[in-house]
Amino acid sequence: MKSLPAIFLCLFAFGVVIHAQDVTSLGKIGPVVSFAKSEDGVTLNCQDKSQVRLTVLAADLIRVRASFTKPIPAKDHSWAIAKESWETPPWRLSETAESIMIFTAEVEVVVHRSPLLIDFRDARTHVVINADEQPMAYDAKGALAAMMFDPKAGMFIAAAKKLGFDEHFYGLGEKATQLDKRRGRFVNWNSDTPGYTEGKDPIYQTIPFYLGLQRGRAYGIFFDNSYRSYFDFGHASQQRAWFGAEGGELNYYFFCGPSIKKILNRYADLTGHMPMPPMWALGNQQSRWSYYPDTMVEEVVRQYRERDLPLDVIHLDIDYMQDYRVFTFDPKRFPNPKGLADKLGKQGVKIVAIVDPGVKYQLPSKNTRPINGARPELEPQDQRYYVFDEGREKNYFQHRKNGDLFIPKVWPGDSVFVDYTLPEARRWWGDLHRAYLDNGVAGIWNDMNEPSDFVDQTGKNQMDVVSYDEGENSTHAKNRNVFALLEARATYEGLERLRPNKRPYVITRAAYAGIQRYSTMWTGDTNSTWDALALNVPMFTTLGLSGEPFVGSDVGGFIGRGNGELLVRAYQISFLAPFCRNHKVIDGYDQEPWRFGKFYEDIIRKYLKLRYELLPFLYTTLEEAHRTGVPLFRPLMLNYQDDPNTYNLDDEFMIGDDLLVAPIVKPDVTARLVYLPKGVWYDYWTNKKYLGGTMIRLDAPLDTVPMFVRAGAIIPLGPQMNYLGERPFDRMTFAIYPDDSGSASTTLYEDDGISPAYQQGAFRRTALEVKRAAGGYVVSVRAPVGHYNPGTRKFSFVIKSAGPNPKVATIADDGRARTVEIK
Ligand code: MIG
Repeated sequence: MKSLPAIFLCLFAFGVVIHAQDVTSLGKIGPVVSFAKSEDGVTLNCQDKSQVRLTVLAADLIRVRASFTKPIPAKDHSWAIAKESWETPPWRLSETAESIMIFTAEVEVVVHRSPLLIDFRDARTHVVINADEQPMAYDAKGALAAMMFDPKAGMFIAAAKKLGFDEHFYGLGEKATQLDKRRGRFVNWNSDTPGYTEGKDPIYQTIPFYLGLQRGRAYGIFFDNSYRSYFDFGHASQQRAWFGAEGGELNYYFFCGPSIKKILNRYADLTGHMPMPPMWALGNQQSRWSYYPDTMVEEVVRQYRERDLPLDVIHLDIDYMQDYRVFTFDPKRFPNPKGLADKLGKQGVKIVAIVDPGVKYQLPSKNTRPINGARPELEPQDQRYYVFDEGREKNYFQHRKNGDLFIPKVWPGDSVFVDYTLPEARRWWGDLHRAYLDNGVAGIWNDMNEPSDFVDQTGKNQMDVVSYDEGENSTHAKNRNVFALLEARATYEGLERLRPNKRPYVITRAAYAGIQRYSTMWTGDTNSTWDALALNVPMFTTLGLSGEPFVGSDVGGFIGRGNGELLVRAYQISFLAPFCRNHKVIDGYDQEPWRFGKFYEDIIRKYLKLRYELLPFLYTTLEEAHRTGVPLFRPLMLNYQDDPNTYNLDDEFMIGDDLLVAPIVKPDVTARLVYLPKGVWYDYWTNKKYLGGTMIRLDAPLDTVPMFVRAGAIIPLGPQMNYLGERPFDRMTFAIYPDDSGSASTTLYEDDGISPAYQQGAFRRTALEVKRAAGGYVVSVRAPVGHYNPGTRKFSFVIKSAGPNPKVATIADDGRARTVEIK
């Protein structure tokens, strides 16, 4: 064990996981011997021939790229990055015998020459925000190789940072654990983990981005490396937080806060802003593995309508296909998919179809019947399968290193995967979606894209699978974690090309950083248990802090036995989640809102109706997420970064700045303590006022989820509806919650909800302000910004107070500035 004193081998249920528990044993980058300044940064040359480049991308964004014992390669490519060229902000360099320093308006980067240690300081206060605890490290001697998941992947590399005594950690995307990641350690390796429970790691996604928060000041680090990666926030040692990967470059971006919202904004600039999904994606959705035949789908929708339950989307899971052949419909179960879509469309319901990456491996049989070219998806594919034929002919499927086709086993049995790193293959895959759009399908659900393989779920069987990767011909050691990102990209870009007047709607299970440009997400195969429900809040908020605003979870849980109480409490969280979809495993109890009886159904109806009334508010906060990268479903610490009471609070959440929810995540509980941050809060149900900065105890019978509105807020509400488009957003009601000075304000965002025209200014932003005046209030409706015109409609203003007769005024809004008195 001489060369491995620092390494512990940890055996987990699904494979071998290494943890370089003590990164101090790794080789260190050599001291700086010289440096060269360029227009946008500095390149450091080290004694051991290593190179480090520090690039100033913005006053608050510095990139660090290190290459050990050799120069930094010319090739510089990442699938995650959306913005590659930055306008270099003003910056200057200075040096002393000990150090080289970069100054921007916001950050000071101090590079100590020997040993090479990098500190990031706040330019105003000169206080250190984040500092190397040891020089950047690499496994020069291959000491870790035997312990690595894939010893051939490359060389283990790592960076270690000093751990603050009160430092908190957030982010890393989809992790089945608490909000604050301090003392935790994590692996990123996209994995199909059905029925995961708290602590299971890794699960489906890889988002190697985290936030550090100390004494109210935040920074961010995005370690853009798609190899199997490791993060340790003071688990192995209280001296350091470190991150590393089994190959690739030590390549990270440092975001200087101190505000988390500002960091998320920059992160969205770097890795992409979420485009606006169609507004109906915020509608209620229903799924099951699987609804078939078509008459069953119709029956579910009929039940929804008959029971006066809102519904916008129904999902087709894998059984709509011909023996799991993607881009086909089963002629017996779905003989006329377009007809079905039209029928449902008349009831305001859209179809989302699942698409798996596994293409059935099917060589054409001898006496092959030709496939009618125009609509192959509706033709029998038993003798030849057009998707396999085309992909094979074009050589778009992945191969192993030895040249063999890579044949994983997925739902169709022997299958093949597309090499989505090939631009032509992405285009082909995208264009195949004509088969769905022509048949009335409105959105695409990408499952199994870790990619899952029944032969071996650890990924071991994929380590010699080669992808083109911009000519690098690299293996899945590098590409597994970006497979889903590229599949989603192919899908999104295909939908965009095929239907340029409509916004694409894609849902994915696996992901890598940057996924928000192409897809929304859900948290995979959860359990129908209270523990799994309790994970909803920290998982949704963490995903939001990791650049993924459009999140949700199978409402009621996917695997196992649910019940009415659990389902109701689940809706009391998900009715405010961007993605609100009830879904259930093939052999589980039926779980639609009415399945546990009228008592529960009535409560669920109340929350679904409330979701639809709140759509103007939800849509406005969703647009904020699109524009700024700040998610709608938020942990309290995002809004109250200075309040330590919120740092590990993960059973409450906020929607935007104004709505606070304290759900019940335990059985048989009908009261709870709620923490309200400083300020005045209104109980949403009673309008009773509370002074925050403390805990309050509240009753929460099954039909009531504790909910509060921030004093000073105005919540825009629409009319009740059971699907988008059932009626116009007329009247709009502005629920006004005056603060102690009698003021409140908001900005309402609107657009056509369906086309990409909002990107060209076809939106309307209306600012409203309320002030107390003699005997009442005055509302100022400002002249709207943007050229979307919803026409004249009624605006009602309601002053919320605990008294019996609220003050109300109603006007006809025609898009002009005006003031309205409320007496
Ligand atoms: O191996 O398509 O997470 O939502 O219902 C299971 C069947 C495959 C996993 C997804 C789940 C979906 C199921 N899929």
